[in-house]
Amino acid sequence: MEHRRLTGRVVIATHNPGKLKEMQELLAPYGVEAVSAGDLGLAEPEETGTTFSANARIKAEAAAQATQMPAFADDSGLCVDALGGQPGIYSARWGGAEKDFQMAMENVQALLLTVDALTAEKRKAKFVSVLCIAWPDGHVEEFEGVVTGTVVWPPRGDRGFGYDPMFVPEGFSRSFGEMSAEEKHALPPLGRGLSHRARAFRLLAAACLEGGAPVTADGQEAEGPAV
Ligand code: ITT
Repeated sequence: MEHRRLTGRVVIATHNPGKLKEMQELLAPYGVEAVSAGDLGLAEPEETGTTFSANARIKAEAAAQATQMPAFADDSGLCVDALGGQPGIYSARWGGAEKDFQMAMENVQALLLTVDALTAEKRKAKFVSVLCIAWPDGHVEEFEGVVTGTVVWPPRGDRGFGYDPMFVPEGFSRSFGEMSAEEKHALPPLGRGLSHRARAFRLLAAACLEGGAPVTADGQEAEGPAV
């Protein structure tokens, strides 16, 4: 499939301030002018999909139609193996109307205790992000990124947002809540594009942004010249 290049202005179709900051930081080096759904007063569409992909599309398409500009959305979540992939696409809802992620993390931990998941081996998890850009004419581009790790208790660190303090990515001893923004999601040369969102974004940048370096599906730099 031909990818479409993103030029000019884009709406960042999220109402989550933590995500908005990361999405702005990811876009910043590419010279794309970004406005947020909040700044434009856009309504939050109902996420009726049953997959990350479906919900990312719902958000991007709703914002593209409402603004007649290309719109960039993320649907993401924490999937814990021992909980059958929960909270998964319902990760935001586990925070309740108050968006209380201390409570959501406590609920993850409480459920893990009911299945005796005490060792790192039994506490494997992954963060998933599907990034979608939708254009007003109906064209859509979609990219998925995953980072595997373990969920720890008690939560560690107060950086990031959502479930960051309870997630330790594979190969690291510190949680996302203990990492700087650069460590969690900056792309090379500043960082190594560690997070699920950064991994999805590297694929998006390679396909849709000017100056995006070619990458393989696991987020690694592709060898050889760009084709
Ligand atoms: P929008 O739909 O407006 O973008 P949202 O928070 O409702 O905001 P999602 O439906 O995609 O977005 O829910 C994703 C939830 O998963 C989010 O609220 C966090 O709790 C969690 N999550 C996703 N990415 C995360 C990250 O990088 N660090 C910590 N938690 C994350």
